[in-house]
Amino acid sequence: MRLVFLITGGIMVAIALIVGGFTFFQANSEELNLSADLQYRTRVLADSLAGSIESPLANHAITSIQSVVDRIAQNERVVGLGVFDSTGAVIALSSDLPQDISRNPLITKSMDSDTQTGSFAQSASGRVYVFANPLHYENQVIGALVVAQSANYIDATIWGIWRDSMLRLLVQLIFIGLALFALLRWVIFKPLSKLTESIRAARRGDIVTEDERGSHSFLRPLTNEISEISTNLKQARFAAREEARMRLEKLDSPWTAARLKEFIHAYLKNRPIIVVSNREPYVHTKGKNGATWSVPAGGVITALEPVMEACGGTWIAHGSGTADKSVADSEGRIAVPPDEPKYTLKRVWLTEKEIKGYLDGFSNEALWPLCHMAHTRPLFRTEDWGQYRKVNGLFAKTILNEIKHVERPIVLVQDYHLSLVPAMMKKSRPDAQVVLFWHIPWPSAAQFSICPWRKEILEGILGADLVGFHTQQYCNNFMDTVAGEIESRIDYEHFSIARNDHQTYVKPFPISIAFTGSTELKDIPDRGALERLGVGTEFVGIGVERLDYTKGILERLKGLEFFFASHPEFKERFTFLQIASPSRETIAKYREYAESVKTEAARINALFGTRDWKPIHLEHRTFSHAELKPLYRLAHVCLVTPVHDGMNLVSKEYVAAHDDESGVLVLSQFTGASRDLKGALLINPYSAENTAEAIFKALTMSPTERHRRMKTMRNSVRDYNVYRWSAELIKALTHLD
Ligand code: ADQ
Repeated sequence: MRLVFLITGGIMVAIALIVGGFTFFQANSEELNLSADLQYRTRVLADSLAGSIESPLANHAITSIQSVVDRIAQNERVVGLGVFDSTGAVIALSSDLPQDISRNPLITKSMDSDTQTGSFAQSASGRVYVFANPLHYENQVIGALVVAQSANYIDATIWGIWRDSMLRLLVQLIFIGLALFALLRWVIFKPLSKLTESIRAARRGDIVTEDERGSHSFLRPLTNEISEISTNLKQARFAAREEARMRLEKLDSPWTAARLKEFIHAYLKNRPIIVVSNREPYVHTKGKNGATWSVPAGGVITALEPVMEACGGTWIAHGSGTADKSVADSEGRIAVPPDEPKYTLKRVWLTEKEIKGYLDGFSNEALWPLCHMAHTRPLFRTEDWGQYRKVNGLFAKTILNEIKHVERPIVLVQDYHLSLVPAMMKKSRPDAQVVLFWHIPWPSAAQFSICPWRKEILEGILGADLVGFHTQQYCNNFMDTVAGEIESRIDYEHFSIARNDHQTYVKPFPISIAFTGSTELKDIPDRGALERLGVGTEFVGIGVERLDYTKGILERLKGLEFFFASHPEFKERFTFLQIASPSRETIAKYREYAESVKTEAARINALFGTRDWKPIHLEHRTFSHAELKPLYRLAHVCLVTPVHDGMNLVSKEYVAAHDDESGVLVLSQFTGASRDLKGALLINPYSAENTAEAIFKALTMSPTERHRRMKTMRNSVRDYNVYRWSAELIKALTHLD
């Protein structure tokens, strides 16, 4: 619409300029003609009068001159006449000749030069043409005759030309504007927008009717072409679907977003998928220029976002951003990704008290340390447990509301924040198929037994039809825990738990990233990306994580200290870039940890650093994945040293970024990823010596070995990417029927 106004306005301005230009020229030439005519007539009048004045002037017959002057002054266009002697003194003046004209310097000028002289002047009666004619007697200049003629009628004529022209222009502009607007709006833009919509629909694979395509004759050749393309596309899609269907049973070939979409289409037959997690994939924040959005750092989002983008559906999560409410609809819904929507994000609103108890308290200060062997004591507070139960109930209610009209919905519940949700929702909707995926480790039965509410948590989880963990070890731990705590039939052959007529299957699904084997980076990054951060040494190491005590950042720094102490030849040649995003800063333990990391980095920098070089470069912020990829690619070594980690996606991201098949991954043996990434240098992060040795080995490794190791890891991440992860999860769930 704005474009229609712009084009119409532009054309109207152009017409106005053209008409204005023409009118200007017409008025100008008319003025010239009228002026020339007035000058000519004045001269003729002056010439004819001069003859009858010259001899009376020579004879001083003033009365006779005055009578000639008065007679001629009657003429309608004559403003006045005057006769002057050779000294410029007045001999006779018509009564209405303005004073200023009788003193016009033209009079003496014409007598001095003995030539007729005329010019336009402004007088009290308007614009006049003043003409001075020298008078002669016996070849001597004896005076001058002045004739002043009104030029007002010229101005009136010019004004008339402009007025008529502008009136005509106004009428033309109104009609042309209306006609143009109608033409653009209904004849051009409407069919074009119909056509665009039909192309979009064809791209999506929807059926496009003749009417939707728009059938305006001037667009017909284009619509015919598009309909051809759309038919070809449909055939290609059909062929691809057939091929995909044939490949469905084989889960081992490369998985892509498109293949996952086909798979879901074939397996779920349009049954919608609902994902539920605590963290939302997009956070809107209030800024100076309105709301801005960002993707929070965290493994659950990294893994599930590409799946949702591929399959669509609804993602229910806690709305934690300061502008989340203002950008969502009254139900908390918003289409995301914000720049190219593909699925719906439904936000759940929580109070400060709920966040404190459910999230900071029970989830992050009790369950998180309970499940990670990080030697951090879990804090079990009854108040937090109460809030945890309440918020889990709120999430369950939101899901039930969302699936109210959906038959046999598929609900994928994510992580330890929502362990009670499966049982809570199954109570009202036994037909729903529910998976709970536990993204963090499951501890040993003995370790879990210290939780005062262990039974309730296990009962909540067992409401799910399928429980997924990253590794077989976590599955075993879970089965053992249930066996020791809950009365149930445990089947170790099929890995299932039967209770009250309900069966829960337990299976490992090692999560991954959206890597399909293609080049992750558009261009080979230059070192500028590092230099802009102030890192310019020959060798660079990288570490990327949330500032979390399970990630072993302090242990890594110890390893680096040991490395620089034992290999001083790498001073000023190797810099370690630690990218650490702020995490769970409302919890004291996390604030202390962040402080310790900063202090420790500063201490090591003071110990080994020189004027121009710091061994450790700490970036305390969240980077986008687009920013991280070139940094991963430029780093010679990546240090992933958690003291305990469910899987760890950073290690896989580092591998995916190295399409040059270079770079070395140093990986903690306590990560789930260490089971998959066979090409990594495995270390025990508690041993600084072990870490330092691995760094040295990485920096001095032969290119052949580097390539061999990286190739092995890239193949494994490509073959078991997150698309395959979700396909396997959904296949396992639907096979439970
Ligand atoms: P996390 O503990 O969050 O995940 P991880 O798997 O390593 O850990 O994923 C972190 C993600 O956040 C990565 O995609 C990484 O790129 C990103 N990230 C970290 N720091 C960042 C920064 N400073 N800037 C930008 N992005 C940053 C949990 C479990 C893991 C499990 C995942 C998935 O703890 O064990 O692998 O879920 O199941």
